[in-house]
Amino acid sequence: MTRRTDRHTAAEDQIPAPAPADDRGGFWAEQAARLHWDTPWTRVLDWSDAPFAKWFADGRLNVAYNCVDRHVEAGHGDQVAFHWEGEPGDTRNITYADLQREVSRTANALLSLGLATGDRVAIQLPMIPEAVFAMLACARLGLPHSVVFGGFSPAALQSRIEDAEAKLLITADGQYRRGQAVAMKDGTDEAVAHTPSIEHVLVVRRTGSAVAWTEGRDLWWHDLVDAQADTHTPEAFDAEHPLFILYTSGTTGKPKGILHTSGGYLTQAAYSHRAAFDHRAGQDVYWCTADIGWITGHSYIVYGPLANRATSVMYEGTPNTPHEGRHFEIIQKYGVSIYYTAPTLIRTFMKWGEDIPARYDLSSLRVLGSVGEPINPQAWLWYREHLGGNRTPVVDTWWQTETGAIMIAPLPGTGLAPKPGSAQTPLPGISAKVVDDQGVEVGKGESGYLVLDRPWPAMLRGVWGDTERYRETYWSRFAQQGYYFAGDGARYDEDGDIWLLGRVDDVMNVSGHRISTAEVESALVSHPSVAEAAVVGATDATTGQAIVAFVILRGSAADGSAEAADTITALRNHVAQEIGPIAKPRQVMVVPELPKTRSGKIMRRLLRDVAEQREIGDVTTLADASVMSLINNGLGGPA
Ligand code: 6R9
Repeated sequence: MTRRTDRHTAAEDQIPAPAPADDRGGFWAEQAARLHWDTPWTRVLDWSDAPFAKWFADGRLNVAYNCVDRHVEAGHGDQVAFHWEGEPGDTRNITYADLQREVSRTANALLSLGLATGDRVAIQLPMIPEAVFAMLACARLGLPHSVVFGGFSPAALQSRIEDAEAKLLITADGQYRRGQAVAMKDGTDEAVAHTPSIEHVLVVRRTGSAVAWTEGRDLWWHDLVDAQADTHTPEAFDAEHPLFILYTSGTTGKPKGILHTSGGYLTQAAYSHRAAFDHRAGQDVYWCTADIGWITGHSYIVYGPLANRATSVMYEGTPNTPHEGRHFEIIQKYGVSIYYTAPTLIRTFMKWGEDIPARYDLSSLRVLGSVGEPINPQAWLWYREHLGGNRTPVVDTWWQTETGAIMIAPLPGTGLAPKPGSAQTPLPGISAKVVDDQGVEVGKGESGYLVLDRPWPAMLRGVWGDTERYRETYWSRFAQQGYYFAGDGARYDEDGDIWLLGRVDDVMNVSGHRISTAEVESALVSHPSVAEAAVVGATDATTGQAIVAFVILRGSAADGSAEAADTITALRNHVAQEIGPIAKPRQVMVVPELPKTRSGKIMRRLLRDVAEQREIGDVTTLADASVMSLINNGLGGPA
């Protein structure tokens, strides 16, 4: 197997030095110049209509060409782009030349369906190569994609299709989950039954399970795509042409469609992938374990690595199928040198035991990355020791769906002293601050809110269809200063390094997934037995936070204690059905009342105390101070 082609040049691998604070434009211009532009830009940033940024606005490029064709044209067609591992053990090695043919076929297929530039395409697929082909075909044709995580419910898929008015849905018959073939098309059929914008459903055969079929609407991928010509000439689009919409949870019940565009996004996705992981094209074997349905999958499985001509591993299944050493086995098999995962998985590995990674040869690992939530020092140290053999840097990367790419991380090879648990410092070209309520920067050793005080190339360009929500959510909090409010708390240590402290809003982080309390509450109250619900994120040793729901039951459900256990199970399942299994509460507690302020606002802080079995904090702002003992008595806790 010729994995290491050594075709790279030294210059190609060099990590640029940090930009001086006053030359961010020059720095990003240099990074953008590493892409192929059909029409070069003349202006790096136009911030005159802030907070709506335009980067490289008069430049034109094709994102898919940059991720695929240009590498083939440069003589790297035989380099593997993806070593794909299916959960049942089937594999596929896809070279850049293969990728070019597959993406071209898929693009031709989408054209044959009459899709035109600007039309939206929804994608709900398992972690199979067709997911990448579909995204890149959309990018190639200027069709913004909206990828919906495979674990989301039909209702969640439906609302995302409706919001983006997608014309095409690309899905699969089923997916493998823990050794089982699980239906997927049943769910997508349920979603599209209510979405008139969908004209066609393109279905990949993955599990071979029987599916219902709507003639005229449904098309098999292997019938339509495989019959197409395998060449397609890409067309250039404006740098600000929409590339994708990705829905993420906010503080209200309705997810926001985060909009990303082309030139600036690709510039920063590529730069940050190269810099954060010290990635060397043609040498490294890189593996990001995220799902394509999240931003990490978009930026660090698809766009960043492919723009950098990476050889990646892509894995379909769960980490313990068929055994708990599966990830380590894959690292050993392909000689993975860069591994990028989430703290929740590291803590799971810790639980399974260090003897499992010890059975495999992990000496190929050179850089380890972490994303999704603050990594606790214990997990950081375990990760470095048991995967990295105490040799590798651990790069803790802070960023968000909205930022599009990594913003804060200790770059390897820059001589920064490692600090377990700290993302440390903004990347070159990026500026971040920790500020107080008034927007004034706090001092060393102090905490506050994390803000981004300068525009960045991969920044969101808005919330799909809702300009006001974009301004309100991100730019109103520190409007005077013009800072982007990230929603995270942070602290400067004595060296001025940044430590992330978790969300400061009503967004929970469960296994690195963002879920809003409001979303789960509205799912709960949509159940006939629930009168009222309040949801909090409680600290959890494995998942970071876990969802704990407090419900007041109505009618007969409220008094029949024999049925209480059944009701709780039913409610947990109901939430999983409404949103998806990731939103299933760990606990549902039936309570007689909820703690509220005089203005009727639920005091989640106090419920969190209950959920985490702590002494109840200050109750003086409660409308009725006896509520907490009522709740605690009912739950059998201390009064
Ligand atoms: C990339 C991604 C974003 C939220 C973010 C923060 C948390 C992500 C983190 C981290 C501390 C890190 N978060 N990475 N917190 N340290 N390295 O996860 O995007 O799903 O939009 O979540 O995740 O709270 O605001 P997204």
